[in-house]
Amino acid sequence: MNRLRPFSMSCLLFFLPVIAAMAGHAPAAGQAPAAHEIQMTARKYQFDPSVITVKKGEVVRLIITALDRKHGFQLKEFGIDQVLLKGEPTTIEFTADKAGTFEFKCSVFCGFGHGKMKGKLVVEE
Ligand SMILES: [Cu+2]
Repeated sequence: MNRLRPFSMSCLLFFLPVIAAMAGHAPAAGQAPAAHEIQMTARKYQFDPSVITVKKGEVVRLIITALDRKHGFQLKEFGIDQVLLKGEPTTIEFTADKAGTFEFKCSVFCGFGHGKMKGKLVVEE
């Protein structure tokens, strides 16, 4: 029985990093960290989800589709102001390099509720 032990130990040591990498806890050296991808929709007069939460330091990839007409996505603190064409998923990527709560809003006039078309980005420390 004892003779099996060294084998299973080395086996475990070999597979641990593989398992950890698969679970996303230990990206292999030199590999870019995966972006935190969030799918969103925009329509009169809301973003869904309207609150998005990420971790500080994460690369955030928003994929936003305007469902009913042209809208915009403005997130001033991160220098983002992007037009969202109807029916076309638009990818916006940025690094959440500061913690806090930041407002984003529609930047293309879309009707009487345009001024209320807002949401929040929460960047956790
Ligand atoms: Cu609007």
